[in-house]
Amino acid sequence: MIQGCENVRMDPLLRRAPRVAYRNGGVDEALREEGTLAVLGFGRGAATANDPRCFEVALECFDAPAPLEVWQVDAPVVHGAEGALRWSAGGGWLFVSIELDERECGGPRDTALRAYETLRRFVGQRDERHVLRVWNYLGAINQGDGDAERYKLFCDGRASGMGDFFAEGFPAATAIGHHADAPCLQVYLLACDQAGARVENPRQVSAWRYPRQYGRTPPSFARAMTLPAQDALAISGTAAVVGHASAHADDLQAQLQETFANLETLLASAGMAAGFDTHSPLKAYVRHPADVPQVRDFVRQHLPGVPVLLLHGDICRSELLVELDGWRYA
Ligand code: 3EB
Repeated sequence: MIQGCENVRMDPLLRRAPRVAYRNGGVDEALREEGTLAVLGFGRGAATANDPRCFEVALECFDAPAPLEVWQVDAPVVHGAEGALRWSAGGGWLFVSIELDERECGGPRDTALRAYETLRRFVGQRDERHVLRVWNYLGAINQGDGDAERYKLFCDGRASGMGDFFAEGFPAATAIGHHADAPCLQVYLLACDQAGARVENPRQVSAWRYPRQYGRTPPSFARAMTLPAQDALAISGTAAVVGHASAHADDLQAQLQETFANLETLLASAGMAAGFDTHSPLKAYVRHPADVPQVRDFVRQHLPGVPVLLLHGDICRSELLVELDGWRYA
């Protein structure tokens, strides 16, 4: 069990969690540092380099200039590319990203299928085959009705592309809608040569058990993942979902409060001390730019000093206005 920093007895054989942080420096400087596994930029024209460790997330940041997100491990990093897939690895950790254009893959379902097949094939032949955390960003996520909503088609394709690779349990994940011009699916992930421990939220029905009303294929993700050394928790996209239902449709303040309650419950469920701190980078995905001041106020009050990146993103249920994800270190 994780019981706060002082009490963590780290097994030296277990992989220390990558350090994830936002910073305002340059890309080249971050890439020159030994141990840099990934450098994420946000929004159109984000500063990135033609290096497989770099990835330009198709979500606009509400802060200018948008910071970089840098992942660092305790070992030298090697990297490469294979077709659309880009990867970097070091110290038992693996970062993989893929971006596919739906116009070349045939819609959201087949694009997700192709992305996950490609990722699964690549990861499956690596030592770092334990996929702990995945991020998914796709355009017009709420377009289409009923089972034809694009998020639901994405869920169908994702599950098909995963095959039985996650038979023992799904990774922690986020799926958010972007507003980029091109209909691209972006997927990136963190994997390790050691397994993590999946965490569910007792206030919520596990996503893979959602009833039929949410689509043919329930979403394939765990609510959170404790990393191998139990020194960090990777927190999936968390919104105002209670049981399986969306709570407080179209009420931003109540959704923020419910989301916060879900995050606190998740920490307790992972056996972690309550609260977030200055080393816990989070993201808040906000559907309506006009809601940003209210989200900022909430964050300032309830998450003082916590680095929270505010991004323009659509949540996968149209009545949900905000979602948070991120990291908590023990
Ligand atoms: C929810 O609780 C909100 O499809 O990968 C959150 C995190 C959500 C991940 C996914 C979806 C996903 O169901 C939506």
